[in-house]
Amino acid sequence: MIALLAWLPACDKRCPEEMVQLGELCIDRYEASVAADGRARSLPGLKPTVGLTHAQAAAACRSASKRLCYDHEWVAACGGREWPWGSEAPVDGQCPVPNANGDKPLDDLALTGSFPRCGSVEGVQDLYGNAWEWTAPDPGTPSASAKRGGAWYVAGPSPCTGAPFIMHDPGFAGTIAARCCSDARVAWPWAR
Ligand SMILES: [Ca+2]
Repeated sequence: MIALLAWLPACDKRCPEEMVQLGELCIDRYEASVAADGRARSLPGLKPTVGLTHAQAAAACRSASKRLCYDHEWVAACGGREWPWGSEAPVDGQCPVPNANGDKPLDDLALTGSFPRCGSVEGVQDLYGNAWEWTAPDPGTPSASAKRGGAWYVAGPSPCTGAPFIMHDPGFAGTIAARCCSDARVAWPWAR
């Protein structure tokens, strides 16, 4: 019996293909675009859905059988690097943020994944810029709703090492999107 249990791929945990796997954490590759049925989708080439309250962002992730990423999970998407792609600060045009002079190269949100050089080494896109992203308060911390990452109209410090921007109120519905996380699940042989 023990041998059988050892054979079972209990450690072979995987993420859905629209997510990036970081150990046992799955994180959506893209900012969420919320479908008409309320489900958060992680797809390239869509406008991320903004104007969500914190509760609406969390609900959209739940509708996709995921959760709004905890703040520490969102940061983990940087892979421990200073920036998602490495240690170098971004050059102009690398990310969907204003350039070093404060000029805005975009008039609005970019389509998800359209700045691939801004992605993380593991392939998580648009952590820095495009839409702000709500994160869930880490367990055991004071309840506060945070947004991370800067946006197409405002650059910020590194999303990986800077403190989150604490929002005024979780009911605020501004230009903030969602990004969903989940736990990697055992990939049973018969389910492949
Ligand atoms: Ca973003």
